[in-house]
Amino acid sequence: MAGDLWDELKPRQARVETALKAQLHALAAEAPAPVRDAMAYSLLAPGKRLRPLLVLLACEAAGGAAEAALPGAVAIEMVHTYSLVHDDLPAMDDDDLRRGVPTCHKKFGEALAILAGDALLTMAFEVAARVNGPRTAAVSCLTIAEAAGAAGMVGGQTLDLQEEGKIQRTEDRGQTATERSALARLEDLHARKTGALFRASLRLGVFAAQAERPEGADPKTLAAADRYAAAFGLLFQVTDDLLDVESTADKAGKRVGKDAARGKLTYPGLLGVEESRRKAAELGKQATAAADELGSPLLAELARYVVTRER
Ligand code: GRG
Repeated sequence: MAGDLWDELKPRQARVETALKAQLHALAAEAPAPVRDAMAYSLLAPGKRLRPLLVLLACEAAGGAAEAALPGAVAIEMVHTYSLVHDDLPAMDDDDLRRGVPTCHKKFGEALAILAGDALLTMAFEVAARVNGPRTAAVSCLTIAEAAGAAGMVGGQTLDLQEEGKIQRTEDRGQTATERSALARLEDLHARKTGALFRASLRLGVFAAQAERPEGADPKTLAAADRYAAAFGLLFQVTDDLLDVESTADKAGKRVGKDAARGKLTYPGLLGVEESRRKAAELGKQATAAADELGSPLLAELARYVVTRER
């Protein structure tokens, strides 16, 4: 069914690409060329557009038209791209390759990469506020801010850098990090670092389906969307860790084998490869069950695809 899945997803990906280009073109029209070029370079590089697809599929599952979900889809991809640009910087993960091309700072220098990331993050809020009606705009901005902010993705990145020893460990709410099990720390880190944006993606889709009555979103639909996102996010991370161990840079479109070299906390490192595969299969089942509750065969199929993904 993987072939059929991408037959279904490709037209949606194409709509997302068109919307990304259109919004960037419109909103960065007055920006100085260097920052506009660096933003376009990273945003329009060949990403999988997973988060925008989740926004569209969640909107459709909640009874809305994919068209209504496009502002949220564009906004979340802008936030995601900013996170990749900043994560690749020498002060963070220090990577040379991303989406199959040199990273933003390798191409444009560090200063422009920082500015392009800042501008993409800011533009995400502009898209969510400008292109939606006022009620959906407010809920979308809040959803994105909570997911991307200090308790969400930025928090996850902080925990990750702490694990790597790049940020000093301090006591947090009466507990030192090492008093928690490595697996508990890993799951918390990923729930924030990658999980929060997946959760926001599903929620943006559900809200977009409500036609300017986001507060009317069905709590059961939101709960199933959150369950899907939690399982999908961890599944995505387990397979990301497995790709780092088992894939090649050509296939993955980014450097591989770097986690073990840096002594990073990873699923294969903690559980071994076989147990990590078993965990991925289990998470795939959980995500599929939540997709069934949402009545979305495509979300179910997408989770099954991630279990065996190669990039
Ligand atoms: C810098 C605040 C800040 C946060 C960075 C998400 C993140 C936090 C860093 C990304 C580093 C990384 C490679 C994490 C592993 C999981 C992940 C988000 C992979 C990239 O997402 P894909 O595979 O990428 O969806 P594409 O390029 O297809 O969009």
